[in-house]
Amino acid sequence: MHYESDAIGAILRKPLLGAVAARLAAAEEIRVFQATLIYKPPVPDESSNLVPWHFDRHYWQTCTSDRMLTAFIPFHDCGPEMGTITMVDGSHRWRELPAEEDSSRHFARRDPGELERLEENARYNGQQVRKVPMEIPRGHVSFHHCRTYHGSGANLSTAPRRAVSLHLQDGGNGYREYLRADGGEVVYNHDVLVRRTRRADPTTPTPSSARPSGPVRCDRTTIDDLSTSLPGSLGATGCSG
Ligand SMILES: O=C(O)CCC(=O)C(=O)O
Repeated sequence: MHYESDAIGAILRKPLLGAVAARLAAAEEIRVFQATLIYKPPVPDESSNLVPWHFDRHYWQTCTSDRMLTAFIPFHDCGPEMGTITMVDGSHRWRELPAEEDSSRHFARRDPGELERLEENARYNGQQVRKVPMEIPRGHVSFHHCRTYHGSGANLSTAPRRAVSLHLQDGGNGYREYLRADGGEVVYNHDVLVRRTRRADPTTPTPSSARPSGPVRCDRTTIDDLSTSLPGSLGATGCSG
């Protein structure tokens, strides 16, 4: 998304977003991983508008890092009536159930029942499921850890729910080969565009064919420069890192 629209790209590349993410991930450097526009129309009966419970790291098996995170940025006030993003409290600390399913298929193209492993996963970890709908005022951001279970329900309001999910990686993230149980290679949807280095060097010019892994970053200098302006200047809601 950050390459499709200069206006949205300029917002997503704001150093403050990277600085907050770096604080949460305890990372010296943050780079953009992927950005997705999400449009949820006010059609309560349309099942494809529901986001089943999942955690993002499950789809990012070809990544080496466990510090990745997502900034969810609605374009308006977003609450439960709109089917806001909803977190499962503390789930980023859970151990993962043994993998059975094909993580290379996006959840929108999979049987929702196949993904309803939330309760099972909570039991496996001796925990209870506590769902926290994120009330996000316009201009605020909700960050979630790549292992936080989340999902969202129907949009019961009269307006579409519009948001961007900005997926972020710490500087140490790299590519790793990951095989499915049947021996096939897991391929995430943008693996074909990125460099397969263990640790991509963000200062190296990126070929246009590899843009999504490109040098969009926030490094320690930027973070230090911004640290005094952090409180209050950006609402960071629902930080679960
Ligand atoms: O649109 C939603 O409610 C969920 C978005 C999501 O899964 C994400 O931001 O990682």
